[in-house]
Amino acid sequence: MADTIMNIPVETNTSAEEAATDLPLNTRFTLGPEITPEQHAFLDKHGFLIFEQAISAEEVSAVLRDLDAVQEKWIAEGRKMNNGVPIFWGKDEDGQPFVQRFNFLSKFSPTVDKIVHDKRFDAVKNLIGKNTRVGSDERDGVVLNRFMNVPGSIYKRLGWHTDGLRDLFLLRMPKRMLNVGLHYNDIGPEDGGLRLIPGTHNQGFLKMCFAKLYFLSHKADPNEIMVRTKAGDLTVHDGRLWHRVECSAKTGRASLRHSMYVPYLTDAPLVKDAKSRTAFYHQIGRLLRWLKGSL
Ligand SMILES: O=C(O)CCC(=O)C(=O)O
Ligand SMILES: [Fe+2]
Repeated sequence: MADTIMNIPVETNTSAEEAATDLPLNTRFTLGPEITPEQHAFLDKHGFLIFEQAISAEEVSAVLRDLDAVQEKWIAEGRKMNNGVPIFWGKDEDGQPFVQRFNFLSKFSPTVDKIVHDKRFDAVKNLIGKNTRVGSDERDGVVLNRFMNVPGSIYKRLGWHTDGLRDLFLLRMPKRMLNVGLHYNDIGPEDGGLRLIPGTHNQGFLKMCFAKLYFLSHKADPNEIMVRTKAGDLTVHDGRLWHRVECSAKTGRASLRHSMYVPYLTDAPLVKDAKSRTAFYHQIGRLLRWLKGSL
């Protein structure tokens, strides 16, 4: 940026912050060995980043193939949960059992396991914090959602929420938590997809509690943006942002959207195993899904 002092031009460096402010909200970044100052500034300001083509078309296909194999295995075993965390079972377009939320996926899919531990994501790992690890055996492990708009689906969309409910219940403002998503479909507005309200990660405690009705409200917000993705993209979004998943305007297989979330953790490890108890909120969720499926 050129400035003038007494008619003598002076070069002042455009700060990364200013540069990031000028970038359009639909900017697609490239993931390098480190997060650039501009990317940091964009994330601080808006609460999200989109990195294009973080995984290849071959990797996308390999993961999708693994999902079929994992589902087949789980059907054969009559598997309902992993480590106390329920698998979301819905029905596909033919009324056949269909996994709509895989958990601990890296323990079942060698392709996913390889991808989530790959060096190319080190920059994202370092962005989360020091000594960040992939929580393959913790919380819900690597989670993969399959949203689909068919009659037997129990996961067509997801209402407005932030991911900081646990902290809010403890009456404290959640710290920054970054959700790292990998995307396996080309998603435009007609495909539903992730909608978020930029900047709401900096809202106060009360707004984070009450600005919208958690999970019940699906109404489009004038300030929301849709996160367009191409298969292979990686997104980072601050869990304190208000976000939702819109239902696809299409039906059948054409409405299928996959989103995979990698738990990058920095807190003390709390590994789950087959003896782990089902958390209370998962029990409520199970009841709600059962009601949905039987109505
Ligand atoms: O599918 C997505 O991209 C977002 C899902 C989500 O917000 C969640 O599972 O909390
Ligand atoms: Fe979420």
